[in-house]
Amino acid sequence: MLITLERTILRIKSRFLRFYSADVHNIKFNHPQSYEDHVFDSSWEPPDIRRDDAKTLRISILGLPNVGKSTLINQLVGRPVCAASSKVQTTKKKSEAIYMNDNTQLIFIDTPGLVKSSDMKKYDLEKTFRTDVDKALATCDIVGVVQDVGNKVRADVIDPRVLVLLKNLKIGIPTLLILNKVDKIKKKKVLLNLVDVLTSDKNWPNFSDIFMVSALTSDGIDDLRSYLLDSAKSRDWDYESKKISSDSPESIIEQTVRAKFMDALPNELPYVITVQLEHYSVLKDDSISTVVAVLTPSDRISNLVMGKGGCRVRDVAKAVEQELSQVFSTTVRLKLAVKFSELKDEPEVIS
Ligand SMILES: Nc1nc2c(ncn2[C@@H]2O[C@H](COP(=O)(O)OP(=O)(O)O)[C@@H](O)[C@H]2O)c(=O)[nH]1
Ligand SMILES: [Mg+2]
Repeated sequence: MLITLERTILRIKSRFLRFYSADVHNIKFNHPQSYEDHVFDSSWEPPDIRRDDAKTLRISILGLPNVGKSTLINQLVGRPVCAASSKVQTTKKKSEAIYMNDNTQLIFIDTPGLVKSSDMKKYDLEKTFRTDVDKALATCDIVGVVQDVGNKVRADVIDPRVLVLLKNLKIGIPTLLILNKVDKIKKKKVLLNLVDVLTSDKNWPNFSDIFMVSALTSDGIDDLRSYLLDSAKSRDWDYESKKISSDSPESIIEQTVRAKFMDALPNELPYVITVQLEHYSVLKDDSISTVVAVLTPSDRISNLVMGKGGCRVRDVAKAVEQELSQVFSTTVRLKLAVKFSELKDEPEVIS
């Protein structure tokens, strides 16, 4: 008797469950994609909602190699989306980093450091070192000239290469002087003297405003960002609100690996390796899994890249994972495969 009663309860329960699960599959959405698509496709997002009060500002960041352009942009957008390192030629082409605040989109255009024509030839640099700076200037609303105040030789001179570009700017494009690396200067008077010289007729007297920042400690960054937000123009956004960069995730991964090797390897070594993404996938839990090959021109260099017992490559992988987790706001698992390849010759020393 008891057993029969239990069975009846079970039957009713399962009929009840079948009814409700069947009902879920009959739900209709006013969107062409089916319900299953939404449930199982974790990358699906509702379409972006454009705003009538949208504002946008495109800012070109200009300067000599190593003055801190990419680090500055990373601080301004709040994530290390532009690869930066202690060596020159880390940024090879322009890329746009995007910052959203309410109705305003700031687009920072990172550019390769300005190089001499002789260096273009000597180091066989990509054309983008030249063309991308011009492209960035042709499409921006405002230009930020970054000056490294810690550089003993060049701090008080706006480089002639920068001056030529400023003189050829479209009429009406404002220019800002951004004194970076102020953490290296102890006396405020030194900075004030630098401002006097850099804004004199000898240099560029047309700067609309001057900012003193440290992209390393983030000193002065909030002021600069607020100024740019206030300068934004009533215009539709260039990118969807969730976009963080004009570069693909794959390209950001490659550039970050390359930059970390530039910091980790001595002297000219990083310039002879080639970094190539081999695998990239976003897993069900939204984490990223990626494999990157590091191609080297000889076994000797492969061993140097690996380090003793593989410790160098392990440290680099860890540092890249950490940085990319901040970029993509999710866990990133990276495998680095160091391989000998005949792509490049052994290095000529680059100073
Ligand atoms: N001390 C100090 N170092 C900085 C600052 N900003 C950038 N750097 C360092 O300068 C080097 C070059 O930076 P990077 O952003 O790649 O320069 P870029 O070539 O102009 O893009 C890196 O080692 C940065 O850590 C700063 O404000 N203070
Ligand atoms: Mg850079």
